[in-house]
Amino acid sequence: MSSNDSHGFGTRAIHAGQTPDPSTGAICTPIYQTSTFVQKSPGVIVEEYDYSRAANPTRKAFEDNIASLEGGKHGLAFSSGVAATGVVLHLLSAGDHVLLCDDVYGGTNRLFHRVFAQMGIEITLVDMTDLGAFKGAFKDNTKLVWAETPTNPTLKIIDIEAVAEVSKEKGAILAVDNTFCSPYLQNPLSLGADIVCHSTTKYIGGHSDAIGGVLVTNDDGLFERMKFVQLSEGAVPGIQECFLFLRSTKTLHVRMERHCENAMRVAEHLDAHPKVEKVVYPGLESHPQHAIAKRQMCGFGGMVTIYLKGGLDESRAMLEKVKIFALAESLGGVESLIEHPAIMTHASVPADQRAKLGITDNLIRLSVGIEDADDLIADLDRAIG
Ligand code: P1T
Repeated sequence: MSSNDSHGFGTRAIHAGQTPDPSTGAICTPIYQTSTFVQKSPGVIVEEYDYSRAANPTRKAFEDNIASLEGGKHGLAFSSGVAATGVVLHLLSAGDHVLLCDDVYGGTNRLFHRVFAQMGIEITLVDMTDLGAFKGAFKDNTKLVWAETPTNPTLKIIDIEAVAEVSKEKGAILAVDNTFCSPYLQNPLSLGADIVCHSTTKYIGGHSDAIGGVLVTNDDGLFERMKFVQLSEGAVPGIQECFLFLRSTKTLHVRMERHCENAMRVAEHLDAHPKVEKVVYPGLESHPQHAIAKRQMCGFGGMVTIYLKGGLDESRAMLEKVKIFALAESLGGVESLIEHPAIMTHASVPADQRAKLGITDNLIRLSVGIEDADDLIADLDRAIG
């Protein structure tokens, strides 16, 4: 029982990084709930293990599993998605410049602008769906490009291959936050990205019960530098979390199929709803980057963004009435969630930037779960009224 890179996604999801426990035959990787490892003689250790902040067998199994799913050589796990993001920013020095896609998770925006900008990192927000604007935004000191696609919450699709080509030409590292797709729908490394980031709190965990993040790369040098930051800063996940993530990736492919199927049904239904002004979903032909989504993703994901007719009153009324959709931040779990980005996930984004991006009071974000689509649609219809 093992897996190699030639196996399909489902086989790797279940087997990559894992072998039956050699001492007992346990089929599941044990939870090595230990902070330290006994040494045979000073500095003579078993495999690579001396202290769990540096490495732990349960975490290693998860890191190898996720690396395989992203088609990468190296995986590194962290205590949250933003902790993983911060590690990439630590590759930079004061005076370096970053291009950040204009529509990102509010916490990512906050980390860049309110933590790393204070440390001398220069940041420019740019709409990366506009390749001319993207190329024009590079400076001599641009060292990193950070793209999130689909973007959160307006679901713009960035052409990873095109952005990678320009980044390479300009000598900048390209990191892609692949959280909204999961490795099942999109593999940025195969499209030219240098680093992939995930909040594993979302689809990878998939059950809304654990917080975590990962980075994956094929580049040995970047891996060594990021692993050094992981060891030095210590924002590592707990061992129970690693076990939960490893358990969850075994069903990732099956869950993602249903997320995509349900989201398409919801998007098509709401698109025809008289009280909905607009539906944004990469799977709809009306989506401005539908053709790019079709090319670089192998499914359109579980996230749907809608603009209701009306304003905050109409949004509040709907959000207070849903019964199956839960009004909560986060996404990617088996249960459907709904939220109001302007007040919730993106409240930390300055109001003028939110207005520019179209994160308005009538914008509502849905994370479509894997319940029965008919029940989800009936719930939304009842809530919209
Ligand atoms: O919450 P955390 O695990 O730290 O992940 C941060 C993060 C990173 N990248 C993307 C694309 C994200 O959506 C998130 C977290 N997002 C939410 C909590 C949310 O509701 O959008």
